[in-house]
Amino acid sequence: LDGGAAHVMFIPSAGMAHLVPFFRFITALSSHGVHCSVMTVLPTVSDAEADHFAALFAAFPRIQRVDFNLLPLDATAFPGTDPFLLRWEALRRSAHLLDRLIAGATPRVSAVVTDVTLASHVIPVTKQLQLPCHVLFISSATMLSLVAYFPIHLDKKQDDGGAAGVGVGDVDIPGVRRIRQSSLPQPLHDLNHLFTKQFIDNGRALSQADGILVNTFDALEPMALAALRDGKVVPGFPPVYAIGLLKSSSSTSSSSTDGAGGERQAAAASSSPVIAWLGEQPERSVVYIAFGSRIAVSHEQIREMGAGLEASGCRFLWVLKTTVVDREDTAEPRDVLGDEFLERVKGRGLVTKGWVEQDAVLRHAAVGLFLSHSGWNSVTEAAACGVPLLAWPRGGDQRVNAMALESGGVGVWMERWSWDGEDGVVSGREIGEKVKAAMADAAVRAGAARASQEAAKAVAEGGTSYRSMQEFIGKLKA
Ligand code: BUP
Repeated sequence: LDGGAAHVMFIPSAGMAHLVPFFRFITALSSHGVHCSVMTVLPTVSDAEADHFAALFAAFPRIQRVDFNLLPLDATAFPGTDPFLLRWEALRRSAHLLDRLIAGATPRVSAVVTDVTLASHVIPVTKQLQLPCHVLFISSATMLSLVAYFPIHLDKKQDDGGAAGVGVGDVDIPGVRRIRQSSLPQPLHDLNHLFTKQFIDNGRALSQADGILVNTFDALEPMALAALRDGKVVPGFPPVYAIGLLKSSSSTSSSSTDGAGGERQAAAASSSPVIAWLGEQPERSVVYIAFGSRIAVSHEQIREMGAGLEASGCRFLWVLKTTVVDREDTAEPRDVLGDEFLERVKGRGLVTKGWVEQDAVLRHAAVGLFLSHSGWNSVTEAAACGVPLLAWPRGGDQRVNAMALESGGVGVWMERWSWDGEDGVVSGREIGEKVKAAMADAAVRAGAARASQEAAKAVAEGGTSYRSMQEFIGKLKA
């Protein structure tokens, strides 16, 4: 594909789940000759984000950094609000400053790609500059259909005279599926929540975009993609480009293809102790457990998980997080699990904290199952490698993603498992039994292998995602 003389300005949002797909898409476009610039806000909310910005600009000197200085936001006006949500609000309120930065960039910017959390404020700026604006949607197509349809759902409820007092209710997305109220992102239950206000604003703004890019592929979410494209979800919706699965910018050509058709590495050339440990484990013998950067697991639930993993008899690699990514994690695994536990599982279980190169872990041939919160990047990374997921979603878009991954055949959603604070802890016995069963389940394994083969086909020359990318790049050049 040839990007010609196009210059795309990217406006990412905050949070690793937002930056990861942006950086993957930016490096993909850049490799096709598109000139890419990235609006960069420093300091970031978390250290992980700052490290990733630095790594992007160091590894790809052709990618241009444009500093974006935000107007100060009085955080005391939003007591108790999640720091990422506050950053999104600050970005939105500073969006009018983007016009000078975009207009002043050289070579002349020919298109803008923004994060969905900023859509309602960035699209008007691009309209004034008479530039096309695309949205890179960072979650599943099923979640995209919810964001797009949610304002219509509320309007309908109001027309029916229902809204007040009865809650948001189940959301029946035409042509896609019914999302039960309990599976919606939690803040949507409160129409006055800052998250909900942004969600509705951005959902309405999507129709004004010139196109929406999604890190998925047709065979993974056929219903949601067809309904969005046919205008069943929102009449006259812009074109939806399924361009996944996007490759990690650090994926190397040394990746080999295993029998399952997935992109696995027998022995990753990495000095990381985690990868080295995986290198000593038999093929597909390890359960990888990680719940993303935004879930702090209670000590009680951690101890139950430990008991369950021990009882399962399986090997495991467990990334333990007792605090969320924007706070320092001071607890050591032994403080929570005890030395005796670590001694008992020594050799077959590795418990680690802090950042791990998850994509490299999932590409490792030793990994056979991923117990995950089903953040969409995690889902796509597992799907690309043919590693089945046992989805234990918590908040945000995770339950909707869990539905999508289950119907796409990439894994199983443990719908009955909730997190502490909701219905108490999930017992070690139940976790152990399920993990053991999933590791031995040939159908689950075959489903994930199929998804990985479909994923490879989609991005190969002539595949659905390849053609979407071609179409998008063609539009940039037009
Ligand atoms: Br934590 C962590 N290593 O240790 P999701 C994350 N990642 O490589 P999230 C690592 O960050 P939300 C780590 O591979 C994925 O690409 C991971 O995105 C990578 O979930 C990304 O999976 C995380 O979409 O966000 O960050 O928990 O809760 O908003 O889904």
